[in-house]
Order: sequence, then C-alpha cells, then structure tokens
Amino acid sequence: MSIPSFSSKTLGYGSLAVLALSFEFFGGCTPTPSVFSDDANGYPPHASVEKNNSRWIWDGNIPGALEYNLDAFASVTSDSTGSAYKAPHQSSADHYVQFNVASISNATGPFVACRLADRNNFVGVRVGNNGGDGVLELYRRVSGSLTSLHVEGAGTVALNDKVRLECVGTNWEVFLNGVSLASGAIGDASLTSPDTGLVARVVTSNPWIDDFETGVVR
Ligand SMILES: [Ca+2]
Repeated sequence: MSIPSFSSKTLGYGSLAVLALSFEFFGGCTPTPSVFSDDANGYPPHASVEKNNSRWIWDGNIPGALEYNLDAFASVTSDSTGSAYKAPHQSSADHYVQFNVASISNATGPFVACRLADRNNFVGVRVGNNGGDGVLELYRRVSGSLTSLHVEGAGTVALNDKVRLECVGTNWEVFLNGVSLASGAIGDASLTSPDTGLVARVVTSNPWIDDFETGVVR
C-alpha cells in the first residue's frame, strides 16, 4: 500500500496551515522541555562550557570563566562581576535550580541562579567556605550590588549534598537533600527574569558543583 504524499501544490498553503495547526493541537509537535540538566560528564580537562556545549547561553563577558573538569563544573575566574551562563529558557519565572555540591572547602563566590536576567541581576545560592566549610549563602544581586538574603552556617552542607533553590512569585525557598531549609521574600520587584543558570565569579572553585538541573515549579 502506498502512502499518500501531500505537497503545497496539491493542497495549497491554506490547507498546509490547517494541517500544521491540527498536528500541534494533537500533540504532534514536541514542546520545549520543561527540565534542563547537565551532568558535566565526558568533557576534556578544563573544557570551557561555551565552546563545548551550545545549549548554554554565555554572556560573552569572560571567556572560559566556567569549565567542565573532572566530570563536574569549575568556576575559574577571579573577576568579581563574573560571567553568566544561562540554561535554556524556562518560560516561567516560577522555577528552580538544583545541583550537587562538589566542594565545601573552596571559598564561596560563584552562584547557581534563579531569575537570571544577567550576571548583575539574579537570585543566587552558593556553598563553600566562609568562616568554615559547608556554609550555604543566598543572595540577590541587583544592578551589580549583592544583598545577603540568608546564611546557613559552617557544617550545613556536606560533599555531594543536593541543594535546590526555588523562586515562586516574590519568594524564595532553599532545600537541602529534599528538605526545606529556609524561605523568605526576594525583596526586589525587578527580579522577574524567567531565565536560570550559573554565574562564575570571584574565586576559583575546581571542582565547584555537579549535576545541575533547572525547571519550572508546578
Ligand atoms: Ca558529573
């Protein structure tokens, strides 16, 4: 049995448009994935993220600021402003970011970020050493200025723990291994970006994090 073929000549463009709409209505088109993840595995040593994975959207500020190394992510710039790497667009400002902790002893600095408009505007979580190992810190950054939103002290976070930050409406909530640690108000109405991602900055942390994931909070 032969399969009928259609062309614009036999159907006309109006018919094709109807066909396309029907196809989409019945789920024939693949929607944009609601979850994006990157396990950072399988790259050469010190592979810059922007040159090795086109799914990340780099801001062009500092080449090689974020690397794949040792099957994890490494932040490798001393610049305090830093460079942003956005995950694919999340389509909603109500979203989460999560990651596994790959170091608790590097100085805190680089951020895993929600509401990531750009490297100077986001809500970000970071872990590492700040007066002790295993500190967790939450900040908002607006026009480059960092404001502390929350701190969990030394010993809070252990190697390979899973940290998650959710931003929903005007609030944030941070989780450790699936358990809520704290929540509060973002406190700045300008932070409404539907983008998420990573901001490498201020210190070298190698490795830094692993198994990044982001998606919409439903
Ligand atoms: Ca990995």
